[in-house]
Amino acid sequence: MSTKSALITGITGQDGAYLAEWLLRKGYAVSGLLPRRSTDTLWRLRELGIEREVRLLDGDLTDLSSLIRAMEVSKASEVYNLGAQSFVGSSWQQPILTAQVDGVGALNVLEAVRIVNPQARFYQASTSEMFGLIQAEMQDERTPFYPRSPYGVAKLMAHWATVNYRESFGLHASSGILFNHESPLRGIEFVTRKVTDAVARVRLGKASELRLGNIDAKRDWGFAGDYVEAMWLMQQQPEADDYVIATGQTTTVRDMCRIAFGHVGLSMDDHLVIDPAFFRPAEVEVLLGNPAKAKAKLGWAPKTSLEQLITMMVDADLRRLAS
Ligand code: NAP
Ligand code: F7E
Repeated sequence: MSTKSALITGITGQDGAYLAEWLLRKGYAVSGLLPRRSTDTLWRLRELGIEREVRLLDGDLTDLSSLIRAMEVSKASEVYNLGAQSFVGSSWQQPILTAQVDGVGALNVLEAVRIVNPQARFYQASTSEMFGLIQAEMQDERTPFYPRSPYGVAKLMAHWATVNYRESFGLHASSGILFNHESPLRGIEFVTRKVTDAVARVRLGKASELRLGNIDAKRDWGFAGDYVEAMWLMQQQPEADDYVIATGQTTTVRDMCRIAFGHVGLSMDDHLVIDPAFFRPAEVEVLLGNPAKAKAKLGWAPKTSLEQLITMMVDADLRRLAS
């Protein structure tokens, strides 16, 4: 029996780590692109206990030659492009880098697939940030896009490049339009993890306050562990397509924060400080996704509620800080 091979860009990120774990469990040989960094970026793979089970290949999304080599060496039949400068807040400070990595980088991966193995299946990590200034109360695959950040603009290029390579070259190229998804492996700069880490610190007497920006913003938050399954399901379909992946529920940052403090018996009002430094030049006020197509065609549905997700994250941060 031949083993299926997958290549993941962004394997050291939140989704890359969970997806690698998912694919390993399914019996895939998993390779991942590893950009050169001076710091240790393998902590997520280590936490999942899979650091030694994946093959890490030097490369960068901005370097087409390294992507061609990674395609050749991995012999991947499924490619997942998850690599990105993914923090919206930083994209105003580094708009060119964000465009090069998130926009042109995706095009580089598509080119590497087209050149080395056009039969390989390609997944693009698209985002609800493309909806930005929302044009419909509930966003689905037909909702017009209106990005509000350099990150959203770059991701929109990658999304349309994916559609274009499907239509121009017949690549099996799918775009997963994923709404916010979080986990204990979320980067500390994103609001859920910033909150759960701070709540754990306050609970353990290591901090007394939490500084946030716009707590009226609303997001459709799910669990990353549920969302990587949807990525894999898209790659198993006979035809490539675009899918919204979301929970269909939206919650304010304020209420998410209240859940986190409440879980450890604290009141948010005693510790929360609003700090204008965390407001953005242009905000995405509300996102709410309609995952009906994913449910009908992929048989996918989220399994984890926001309460379960936030309490799981607070508990993980309490454990980390206590040890
Ligand atoms: P993440 O934790 O920030 O991971 C991003 C990954 O990309 C990291 O492995 C990072 O490596 C890598 N990377 C950054 N620059 C690179 C470059 N120049 N070349 C190669 N790799 C590079 O993001 P995530 O939350 O897992 O999200 C995965 C993907 O889904 C991203 O494309 C993100 O934009 C998209 N997305 C995320 C969400 C969400 O809510 N999480 C929603 C929709 C879409 P280093 O660690 O070495 O920097
Ligand atoms: O912000 C507000 C902030 O940075 C959520 C990325 O994975 O999901 C993520 O992008 C909301 C925003 O995520 C703070 O203004 C308030 O309205 O956690 P976030 P994001 O910007 O929605 C999308 C789908 C992606 O694709 C991205 O890659 O929370 N907010 N106060 C704050 N946000 C942060 N980070 N920090 C604060 O102090």
